[in-house]
Amino acid sequence: MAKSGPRSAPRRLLVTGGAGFIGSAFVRRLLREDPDRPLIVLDKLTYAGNRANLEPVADSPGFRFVVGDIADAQVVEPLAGEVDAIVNFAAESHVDRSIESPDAFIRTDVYGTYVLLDAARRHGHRRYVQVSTDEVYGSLATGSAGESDRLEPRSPYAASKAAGDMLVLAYGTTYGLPVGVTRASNTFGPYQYPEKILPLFTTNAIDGQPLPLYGDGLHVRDWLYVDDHCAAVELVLSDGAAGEVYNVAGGNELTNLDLTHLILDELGLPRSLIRSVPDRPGHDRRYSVDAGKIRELGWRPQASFRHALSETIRWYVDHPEWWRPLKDGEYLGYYRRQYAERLEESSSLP
Ligand code: NAD
Ligand code: TDX
Repeated sequence: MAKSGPRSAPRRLLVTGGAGFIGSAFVRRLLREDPDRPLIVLDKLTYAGNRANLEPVADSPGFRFVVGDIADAQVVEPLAGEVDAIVNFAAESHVDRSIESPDAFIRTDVYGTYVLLDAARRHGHRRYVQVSTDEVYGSLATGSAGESDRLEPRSPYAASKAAGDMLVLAYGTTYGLPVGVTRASNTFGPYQYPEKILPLFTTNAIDGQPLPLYGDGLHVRDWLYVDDHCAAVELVLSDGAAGEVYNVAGGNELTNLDLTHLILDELGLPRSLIRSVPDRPGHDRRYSVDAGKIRELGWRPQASFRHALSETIRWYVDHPEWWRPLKDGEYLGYYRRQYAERLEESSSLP
């Protein structure tokens, strides 16, 4: 199949998962640039979806919000008929929840991806972009994964994302659907649900609560600012070659312990808040991707890591009205299941 980019960027978009952390940043970015752009957000509003994330652009003339499930073909079908392209951010996205209960991950990240692809194919879309993750390559002791490296997902989350990627690429090969896949590293910024390490540790620290660091804390993640992640997805939508995968990396590899120290230092709080707790089962030691291919398209991370981290932590300090209500209800049950026993078995770091 032809490996070339579209002649011009598709304008009318269906953005799925647009009420979540990265999807909402993408929608805010696009509608700030062009408030008249026809853009439909389809989001199921799971625990992680939050309409407040889209409030800054809710009045844009081109914007429409639909509550619904990407795995429901009856919901997806008519919406797909109104657009030129789909950008799929919708997913169950948290590794710990996938270990506790994989079912929703298979349904949304695999079957939901299939439903979107099939609608895109039937409507002759000009582009389908799948927002995927560096986790599909598995844990790397050294070096960085390239796009053609073997996939070795190790958690139910990573496996469901890898399965989604495989379907996307198969739709490109079999039906000629002009697909693109981004595989980005750990993303941080405002509006991230406080189950992920950065908002969890920041908001716990603000409240003087312990920071439950898994295992020895020497697991390595690469950190990518959310605006840079969104810029990469926008670039693949407009200029990516059909059928191609693009890795996206911030170039900021850090142990979880070092990240935790940076958070506490920014808040001026003591390291005694850190608790070493029993590890995540199958915890991947290190992720790292080589982003050379998307750099050839012209993408570069714009954010300075230390500055963006500091601004992000300040955002959580300044916006308790955003995260405090989220750390209630369903979250309390989840938190207890994940952490109560672990914290009983915890120790301070030497
Ligand atoms: P998130 O959990 O914050 O948001 C996911 C959104 O999808 C929520 O609004 C939720 O309501 C919605 N959703 C879930 N199931 C749905 C369904 N069946 N139908 C419609 N909507 C549904 O996730 P995020 O961190 O913003 O991640 C977005 C995407 O980026 C995901 O595909 C994830 O795998 C990928 N990704 C995330 C990171 C990261 O560090 N957060 C890094 C790389 C890739
Ligand atoms: O309480 C915690 N303690 C802890 O030590 C939590 C929640 C995490 N961790 C560790 C586990 C990881 O090594 O911090 C690291 C980051 O954990 P998460 O924030 O849960 O992210 P991770 O598992 O690395 O996956 C993330 O990056 C890739 C996103 O959640 C995925 O959606 C994305 O695909």
